Amino acid sequence: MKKYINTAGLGNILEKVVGKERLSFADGLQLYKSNDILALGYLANLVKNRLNGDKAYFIYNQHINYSNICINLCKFCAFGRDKDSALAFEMSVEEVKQKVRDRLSEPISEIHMVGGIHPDLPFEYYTSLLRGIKEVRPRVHIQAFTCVEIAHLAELAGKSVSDTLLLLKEAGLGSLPGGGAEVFSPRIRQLTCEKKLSGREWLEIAKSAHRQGLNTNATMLYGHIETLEERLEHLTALRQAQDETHGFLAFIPLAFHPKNTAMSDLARTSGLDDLKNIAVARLFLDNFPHIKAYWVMIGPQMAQIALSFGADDMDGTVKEEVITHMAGAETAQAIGSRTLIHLIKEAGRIPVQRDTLYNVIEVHA
Ligand code: V47
Repeated sequence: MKKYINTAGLGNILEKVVGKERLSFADGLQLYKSNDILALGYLANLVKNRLNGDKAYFIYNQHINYSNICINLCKFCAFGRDKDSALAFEMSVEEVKQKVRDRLSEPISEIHMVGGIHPDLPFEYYTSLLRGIKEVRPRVHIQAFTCVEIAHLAELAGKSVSDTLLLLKEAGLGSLPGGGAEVFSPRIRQLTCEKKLSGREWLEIAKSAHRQGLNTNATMLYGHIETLEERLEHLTALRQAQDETHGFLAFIPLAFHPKNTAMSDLARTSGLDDLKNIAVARLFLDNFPHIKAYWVMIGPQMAQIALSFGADDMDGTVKEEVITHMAGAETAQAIGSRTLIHLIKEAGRIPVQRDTLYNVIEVHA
């Protein structure tokens, strides 16, 4: 294999991987520029196996989007709507509780809840959502509100980010999902989401959450107008933040879906780029415990293959996905745990049903 990796021009990276040496920005670029996907996969798999062995994780989770009303209206997003749009929706706390109640017979361990940046819902709405969910399902872990929403909630509460996080934690918040990171580059943010908080602010909020004992995930929206250098700047900033706080659980590369967005002239990401982003992330983010192949965005088949290219997690049952489906995703809105177990087993991995914090719920050997 060494000969093959050398022939692929990646012998220098193999040496670093074997020697557990951190990859440089230039190494990252070299990986992104290589089209030898098998060599990339081999290298990423070495790291994945070292960190997670043969295990591949999934979770029994339920996605809830409380509202799509948003003042940011990012160009890559097909979910957010102006308040006056006929397609705008906003759920009452009771409606959210009902969504949770509807699935009480299922072994859901996590509620993943995000929404747009709503112009006029009060802070108490958000704490009531958390309390309401906990009333219906007391033991569930609520992973909710991206760093973008947290910045907005802090403004609503008139408090610092850390005090706001404390209030949310008291109301039942368990951790933060990784959305809203997009690409940290100011150029990309200016061109695609100029109203959204900056990359620096996103990172500060994530680190503040970590300091409050709240884990978070991190994402990167790839496959639109970003350069390879901008992808690597994003990964470098995440790696540096993780060195400081160690609070990130998983990194999830998000494949851009163009339909119904202001960037609908762009093409969907290719299979090669989907796998490459998983592999480069696994190699570059040496301090991230988990790399997630989100089946909703790259399809269950590609997510299964990604388990041999550095990913150790397929996300979960999801139950009702809206954000990617508004942007033309052709995957199902939910997937059965049996299907996930089957896909993982066929990939030669051991399916491990986890909770949000990666504690093992059941090993499906
Ligand atoms: O924040 C928006 C992105 C995110 C599009 O933390 C788009 O475990 C693709 O963050 N095409 C929401 N992506 C999804 C998300 C997520 C999903 C699963 C697991 C986790 C986790 C996080 O999706 C948004 C935005 O960054 N997004 N529009 C689009 N057209």
